[in-house]
Amino acid sequence: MVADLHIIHIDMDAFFAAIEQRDEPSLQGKPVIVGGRPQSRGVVSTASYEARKYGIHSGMPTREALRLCPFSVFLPVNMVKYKEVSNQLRRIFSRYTNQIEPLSVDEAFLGIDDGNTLQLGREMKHTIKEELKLTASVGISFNKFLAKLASDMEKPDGFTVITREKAKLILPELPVRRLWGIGPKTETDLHQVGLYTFSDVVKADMMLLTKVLGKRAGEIRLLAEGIDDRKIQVEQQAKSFGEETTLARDTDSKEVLLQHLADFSDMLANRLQAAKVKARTVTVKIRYDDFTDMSRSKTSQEAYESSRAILDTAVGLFAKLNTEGRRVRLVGLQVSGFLFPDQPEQMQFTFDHES
Ligand code: TTP
Ligand code: MG
Repeated sequence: MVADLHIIHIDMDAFFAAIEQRDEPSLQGKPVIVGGRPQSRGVVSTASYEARKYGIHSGMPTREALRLCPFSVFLPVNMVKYKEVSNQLRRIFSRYTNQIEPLSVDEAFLGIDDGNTLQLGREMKHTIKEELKLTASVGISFNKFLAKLASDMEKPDGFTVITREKAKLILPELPVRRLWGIGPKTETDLHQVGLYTFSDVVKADMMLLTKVLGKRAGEIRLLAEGIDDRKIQVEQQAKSFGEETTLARDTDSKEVLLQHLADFSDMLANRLQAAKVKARTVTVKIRYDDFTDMSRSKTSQEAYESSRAILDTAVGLFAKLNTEGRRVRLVGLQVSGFLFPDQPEQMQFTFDHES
């Protein structure tokens, strides 16, 4: 039953390291470690798959990682860059569904209602590759636990589906460590009482299981059977949607800035559509090379929803900002003042302000 498969879990491969390899082609195919500096007792945030072959993993002291593979390339964490990619990823998700539950910078659950989950999963993977030049591992199943388990099964660049039939076949033999919330310590505790596989947990005496797992025993036994009723937890309703970019190089080119505003208008229109809201306020923000910020807003009771309408307003606001002859390092566009479908549009008026 394909309609049964309504959850996608997406997790990017070696996220921080993959971004660094993408942006510096000479690092491709090489062992790369991203993390805290060895001189200041830093730990590894992540390592490229090439580096993992040497036993390097997240959480290990960077100094130890460099001992395991002395010719690997070490890079410090550039969180601003990774966060930007994470936002781009989120925007890709929002084109496909508004049921999004982010778990971390590079990972999210997505709920799909229309029965097209396999196709949408493939399209998302493809879009991520095309637009971000990064690989993602996709897991699809009929509940959250199994979708997450699936995305991890064929990493990197995986695409794994766990149907009910497949779950019956593969779950019994999986090691207890793959159960959600079982870390190395609880794993050892379970081993000590003779429980190694999911099937051991399913068959275990409940008293014994409770002794090791406490209150979580019931829930974890259900997971071991492939049962998980948790719903996708969509993020709190946003009050605004915004897009911004710090330019690779400061610019005084109006064309470059307007092109960004045009791209942002498309993205914001998509996000409004996905969230089924319209926005009454459009704000353009500029940061100059001396780090001063300027913004201009326009609020209109005739709510904005199309990319065209957002862009037209943004272009007018941009002209008022008068960037002539000044170098800009960041450009941003925001829509706010959401109007939900059950709220009628009211009388028309507009105003703008400067901050
Ligand atoms: P993960 O998704 O756990 O790891 P990953 O994307 O690097 O590799 P893969 O999913 O292919 O196994 O985490 C995402 C990012 O979060 C990771 O690139 C770096 C960061 N991170 C840390 O900073 N510290 C950590 O301990 C872990 C696990 C991740
Ligand atoms: Mg990842």
